[in-house]
Amino acid sequence: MPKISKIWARQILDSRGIPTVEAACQLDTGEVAVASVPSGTSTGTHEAIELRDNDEQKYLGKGVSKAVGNVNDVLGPGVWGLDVTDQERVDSRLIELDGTPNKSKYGANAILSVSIAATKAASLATKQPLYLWINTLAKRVGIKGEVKIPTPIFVLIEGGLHGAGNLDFQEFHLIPATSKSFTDSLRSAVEIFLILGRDLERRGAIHSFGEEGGYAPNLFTNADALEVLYEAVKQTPYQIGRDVFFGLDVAASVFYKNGEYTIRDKSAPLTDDGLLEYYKYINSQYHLAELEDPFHEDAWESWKKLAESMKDQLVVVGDDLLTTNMERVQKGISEGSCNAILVKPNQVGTISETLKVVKVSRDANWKVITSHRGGETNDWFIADFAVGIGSEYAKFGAPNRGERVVKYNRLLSIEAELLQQKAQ
Ligand code: 2PG
Ligand code: MG
Repeated sequence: MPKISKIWARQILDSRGIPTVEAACQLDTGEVAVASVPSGTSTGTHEAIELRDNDEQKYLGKGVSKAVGNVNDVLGPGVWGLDVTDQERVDSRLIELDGTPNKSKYGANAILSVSIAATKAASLATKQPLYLWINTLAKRVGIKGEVKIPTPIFVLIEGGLHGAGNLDFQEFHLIPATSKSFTDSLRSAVEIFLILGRDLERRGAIHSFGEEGGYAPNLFTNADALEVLYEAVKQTPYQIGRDVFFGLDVAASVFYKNGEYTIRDKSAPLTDDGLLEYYKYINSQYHLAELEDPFHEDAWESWKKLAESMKDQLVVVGDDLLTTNMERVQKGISEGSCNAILVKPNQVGTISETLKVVKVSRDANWKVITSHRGGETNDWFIADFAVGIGSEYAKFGAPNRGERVVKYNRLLSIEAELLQQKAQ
């Protein structure tokens, strides 16, 4: 029984240059595992609380030294001596220590850093790849299924809070066919991404890269972003609707104000019904495979309406709506708000709670999309997590920038490992 002998944390920077928490977990058997936590840019209101110092003199208030101190002084000592392979026990101890429903006392960032470090340490102690150990944890909570390389959802164009201020929709996705190997999927995304860059440059439309490595161009409308994507794919051997598909993370809460949605595609603001009609039009033009956060995070009625009319054509994904939160997921299931969940461990704060949310979503026949965050580190934990829980899809940004490609590269190596095992 490998026991936790020490936990310590420190402040590091994420991909945006903003502080985040890194924690290490040492076992009495000698292994040490290090984990760092991501952070959202377009965070949902119902997410667990990320603790920041709010000291304007340091990092403009964005420091996490309090969260780090909470790991070193309270959370770490609180789990010393526990069996690291008992993730449920470790996580419930962390939850108990914090004692708040949204982890506001010690911070979801502090708590998750310990939770992930423990998961990683347990995989070392049990001498198995991280994704296999996560699969064991998934089975313990009743998630059926073996490890599986997810279909990647690549973010090729960025707007909203991730972009350069021009496009309203946050993410324009390219999704290779589910039948493709990951290696082939990655190759098609890279080829299309490079052609897209060339085309945008020719149009004089590239403003910069967005937060997740996708292009953040200046375009006339949001629909134009799909059009340039369409034009780029046309120049490759890949066929839209056969080899690759399009999707959107609208992140609509960001441009919702006073009951209306203002987007550059329309001269006047749209109501929920008007926006639904616009999605139907876009879908008739570009045959979307997936649509995330089409309405603001508390517009339950509109979500239901959209799901009822579009769920047979595309995957309706709840991110800000659900925030990997059990009560909201249960409400989403009973109301029929969507048919897929975006899973982000830092929205809830522990691995055990994330697994339980996945189990409930699976039981409702929802698709599971494991996701990174806007602010990331070079930790590839989330790639192993996506494989270990057998998620259908994984969204790790563009095939560009270190903190994004480290996750895609990890999927490449897991795919190779699994193929090798099969061949033996
Ligand atoms: C999203 C995520 C990740 P953020 O909205 O899906 O792409 O963004 O981490 O900023 O919430
Ligand atoms: Mg989202």
